[in-house]
Amino acid sequence: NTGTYPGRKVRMTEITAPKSPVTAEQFADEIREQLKYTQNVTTEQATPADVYVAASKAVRNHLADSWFKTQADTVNGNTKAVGYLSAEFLMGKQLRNALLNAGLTEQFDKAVEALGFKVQDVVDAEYEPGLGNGGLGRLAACFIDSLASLGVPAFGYGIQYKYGIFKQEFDKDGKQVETPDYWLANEEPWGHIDYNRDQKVSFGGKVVENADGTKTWQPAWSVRAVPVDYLVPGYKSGRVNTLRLWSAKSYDEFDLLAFNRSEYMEAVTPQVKAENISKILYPEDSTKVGKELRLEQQYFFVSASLHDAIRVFYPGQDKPDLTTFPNKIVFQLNDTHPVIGIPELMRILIDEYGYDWDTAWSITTKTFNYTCHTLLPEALEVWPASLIGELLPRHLEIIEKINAQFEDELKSKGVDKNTIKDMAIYTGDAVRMAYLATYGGSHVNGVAELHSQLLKDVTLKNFSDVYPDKFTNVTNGVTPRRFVKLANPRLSDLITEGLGTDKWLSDLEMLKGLEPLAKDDEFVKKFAAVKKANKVDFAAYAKREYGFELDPNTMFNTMVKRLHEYKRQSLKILSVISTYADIKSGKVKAEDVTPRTVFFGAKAAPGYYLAKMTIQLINNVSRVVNNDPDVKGKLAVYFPWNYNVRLAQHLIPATDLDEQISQAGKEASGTGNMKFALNGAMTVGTLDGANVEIRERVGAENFFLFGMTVDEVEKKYAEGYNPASYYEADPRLKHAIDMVADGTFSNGDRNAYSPLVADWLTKDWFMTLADFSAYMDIQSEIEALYADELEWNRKALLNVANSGYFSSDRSMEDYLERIWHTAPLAD
Ligand code: GL2
Repeated sequence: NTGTYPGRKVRMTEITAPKSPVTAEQFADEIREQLKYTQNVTTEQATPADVYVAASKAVRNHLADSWFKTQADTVNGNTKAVGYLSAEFLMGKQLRNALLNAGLTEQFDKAVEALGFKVQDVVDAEYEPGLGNGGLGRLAACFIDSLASLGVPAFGYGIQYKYGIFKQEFDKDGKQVETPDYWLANEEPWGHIDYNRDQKVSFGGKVVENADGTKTWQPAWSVRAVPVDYLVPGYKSGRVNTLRLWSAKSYDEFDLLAFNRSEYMEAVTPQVKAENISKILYPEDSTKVGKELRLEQQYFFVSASLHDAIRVFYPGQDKPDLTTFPNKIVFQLNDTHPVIGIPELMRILIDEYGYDWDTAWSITTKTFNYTCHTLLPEALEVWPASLIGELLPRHLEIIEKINAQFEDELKSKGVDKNTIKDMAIYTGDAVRMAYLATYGGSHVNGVAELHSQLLKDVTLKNFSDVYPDKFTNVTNGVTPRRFVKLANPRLSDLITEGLGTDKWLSDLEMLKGLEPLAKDDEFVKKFAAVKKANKVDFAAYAKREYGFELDPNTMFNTMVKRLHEYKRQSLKILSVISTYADIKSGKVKAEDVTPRTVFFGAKAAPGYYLAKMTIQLINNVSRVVNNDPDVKGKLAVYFPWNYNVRLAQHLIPATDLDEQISQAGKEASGTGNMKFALNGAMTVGTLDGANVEIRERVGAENFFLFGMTVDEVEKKYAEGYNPASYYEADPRLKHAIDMVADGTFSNGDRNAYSPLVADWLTKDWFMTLADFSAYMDIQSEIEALYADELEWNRKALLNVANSGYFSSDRSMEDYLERIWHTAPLAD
């Protein structure tokens, strides 16, 4: 048995009641103590960064007893735990969240001041870990927050990448430049590295058949997976779960013989090879990558996690009864990235614990469930069989056998030959991970109603025909603790005032109680004042961080998300160009213009050519517009670089109008849309992803809908889409594209954007041009409403009141009921 430690007890034995919260004076003493004994600096010598580390360790200490108790109850209780397997956890900064959940926010603020520091400086010293690309990774972070807050025993399992998502900068031409994000450059107080609970993960080699017919995998090389544990404190639940991120280390740190031959580089080669596995987060988002290292990463964290769960739930047992495994823990596969876990659990059960195939299959299928997060066919992972064969030869055999069994099952169900071929998990050349996940787990879910429907009707249609009961929906959600309470304290206070309680933070549907207050002009004015104050705050933040001069008296109009063609940042920038042209030419009278500040935030995958060109275009539109005296005070465009969770927490509460304008049928859910609605922004959006459900709940009259539906999009593809005809038909569109082509935004260089322009006019796969007119038309409606401040804010308040459904607590309850069939721990 690789890497587990028979006979060793799990450490979670000490059960004590959580420490009672302390006074500010006591907390200041705790920080002093940390400064002295762990930072080894005097309070006088300390920098804000020292105080940040010391305070973080002090908060962590307050959570320790609840953490031990939760671990003990998780192992000893009868409640099945959840294992959330995810290649990404985009956690955001930890300190404020930990303080909130430990009940120490006020004590911290006072203590820091008493120590002679500015709270802002101390909080700013925390560096945000970027261990995710976007929505999928942030969703995982919201989910583990909610599980802890609900008191459900859960482990997040992932990778502690040394380098997170790249840092984005812009060069003088407005092009994106990626620089490495070495987030561990300074002391990181949250992760506890636990060398004593490591796991061995092996690769390569060959499979030999034994005399008794069993198989033995003889791997060629192994790495040491060392867990780094992060506390996941629940909000007012008294529970603290664990996020366990694996870090890869070498077993052969150093080749002394090579070193003695003066081959210094060679001496560390094995170490470099091993540590490469957890070196870097892949910066692709919803696109296919065929990197060997990526498969190594996936297998690395999944294998370590499965072995870890066996260690945790069967402490010290040499021959555990793993038929009870699915009663101990249920694993959620966050997209296809961890799907290699299915053959890995089969291998563990058969090769390491001696179970027969059928027993192993029964355990495995009960253990896993799969969430699909995409509708883009190219984002469903497919691995070359040759690669799996080289890296994981035993797993390839198991996958082949799973596929053979699957074909037999389909035959017995009367599925025809061609369909069986279409459904193959293993094609002979390749392994389709989404199909393996669908067959190998109990449930498959999409992440919004529309998405789940399209999965059944299109993407996984054959599977839903044969296994209709496997398919379900769980609409995404976001944590109100981080994205309302921490991000928007003013709104939180107003909500609490309006409802007469702060219980809404753990029961977000209570926001419905604000609905009657939308009729109360005085309350609506207070709500408007909150937004205004947030805009003033954001202007100060943007000045400090980016040097921008913002006018908080303009409409703040925001589009933040990864840069992807299907999300259609192009549509937004073309509309901005068109508005710019109209104001400049005097076509729109100065007094009729609604002054706007447009914000973009987006990273493009480093190899995504058109996405990067779109970034360059936006930056140059910004340069031209912001320097043109003709539109001053009417229109401004800003692109704060390096969009991340921190920036989201500042910008979302300050936004009046949010853009969710993807082509219908492409955005699986979106979660930014939920954050904006909860923070009182109005949305302009298409009928895509969770927009559909947001609109249903907040009311069609409180949502700016435009554009083609999924059916209309499909019809247009079928008829043959000709983008140039839209260019010819709408003079506003023609003019905007012509300005991009004629060098207006490239100092006269007509070639700068020609690939982008050519794509728009000849391909335009996501039909930006076809939706342009509808998009421009809805803007007039938006501006008319915005002119009536009271009505605008009334509607925005109704968005808040009706967005309670989009709490990730509700998502978790849906998973518990529909998929995991487990519950919170008993007290
Ligand atoms: C995504 C989807 O694109 C997005 O619509 C969804 O909200 C999130 C979370 O379910 O998942 N899929 C994906 O691969 N990424 C996403 O953000 N990166």
